[in-house]
Amino acid sequence: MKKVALITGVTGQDGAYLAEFLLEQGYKVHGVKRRASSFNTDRIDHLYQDRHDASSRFFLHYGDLTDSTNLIRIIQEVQPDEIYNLAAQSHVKVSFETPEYTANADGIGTLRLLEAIRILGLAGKTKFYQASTSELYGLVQEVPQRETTPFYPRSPYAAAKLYAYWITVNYREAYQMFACNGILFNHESPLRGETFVTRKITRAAARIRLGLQERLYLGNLDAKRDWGYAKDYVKAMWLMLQQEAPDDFVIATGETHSVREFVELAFRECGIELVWQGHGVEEVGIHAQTGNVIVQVDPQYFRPTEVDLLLGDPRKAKAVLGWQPECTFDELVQSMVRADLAEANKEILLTL
Ligand code: NDP
Ligand code: GDR
Repeated sequence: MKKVALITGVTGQDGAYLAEFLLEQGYKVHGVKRRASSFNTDRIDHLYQDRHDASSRFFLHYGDLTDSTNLIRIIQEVQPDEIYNLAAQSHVKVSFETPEYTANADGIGTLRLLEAIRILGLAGKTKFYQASTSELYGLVQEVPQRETTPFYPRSPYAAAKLYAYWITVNYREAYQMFACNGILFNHESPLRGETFVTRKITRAAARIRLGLQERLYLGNLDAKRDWGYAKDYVKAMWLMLQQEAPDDFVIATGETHSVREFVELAFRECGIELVWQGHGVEEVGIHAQTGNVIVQVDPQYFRPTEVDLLLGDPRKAKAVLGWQPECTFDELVQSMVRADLAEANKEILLTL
């Protein structure tokens, strides 16, 4: 019998890579997508086959983490062996503007899924993966951050994810559910949403290189992140649910880089050297060859409370799951820049 997985957030970056990975493993994959006024399935369109095709193993259901009856119905219909809860309002800065919605979708949404599993009598059958985050560490308590490092959330997003983390642990302990938290550090790819800093940078670098954009406006250039490759990270999610016992794991590369370093590398990949001038809000990046200002700090992108430094310790994942990242930082930046150069070139061709 083929295993059945249900992925919430299937239209997002991780959902797309995970769906592809599970289909490769022979799973039947069901995904929850939101109704939108325009197409929102770009990242998974290549996986979709006609429903009427008997060999189809990929199915989509309309749903929303804020709607419990809908989640109960989908889980009842699908009877999944594994649920991967990836759906979330995942943008930290946006969570300061939509704190209540973020708490509802990211925090209570997780409870809704766990309750659905329990109410439907699936606690002994359905394994549960919760997309927890390095944002839980927030204000630096210990470096590198590991499973035992105290949490100190610094945004409505992180506070909502803190609730989701603990309710997952509670359902594991109270109802003997196979429920795991993957504490994933930032992971990126050419599929990353355009408003997260890495993709915003690689997209702008490509567009500036090809003359489609003049300048890139950014917030805090000093923030440091442990950036990995999303495709490596979805494998770790799956591995967690294949263990004998449920547990929580940090997934990270063990390397950290500043936003400024990411910017320099992305532009270099496009053949542009940057020279930095000024400090703080006055800081600009100048195109060494043309003398033009192509990077500028815009305080609009500062956060009311920032997470300054994230650096994960993935030793437990390596020891227990046998997981380790395969893509290096340089390879990650290179692959994102190349994909965005191809996108920008396509845009030029379409306007010729
Ligand atoms: P994305 O923002 O790319 O995807 C989020 C997904 O959730 C999308 O499919 C989105 O749908 C869906 N979604 C949002 N709100 C709701 C809702 N109310 N009901 C149902 N679906 C909803 O995130 P990522 O793929 O990058 O991340 C996946 C998960 O992992 C998220 O929970 C995120 O918080 C967490 N995470 C991510 C990390 C990262 O570095 N990428 C690191 C650690 C944790 P739509 O397409 O319609 O917007
Ligand atoms: P993050 O990712 O907040 O770590 O959350 P993001 O890429 O948004 O920010 C990383 C760092 O870059 C700084 N920054 C900017 N960020 C954005 N988005 N736009 C800018 O213009 C900009 N300039 C500087 C930020 O201040 C921050 O310090 C991501 C999300 O995927 C979460 O869902 C996930 O939980 C965490 O990673 C781990």
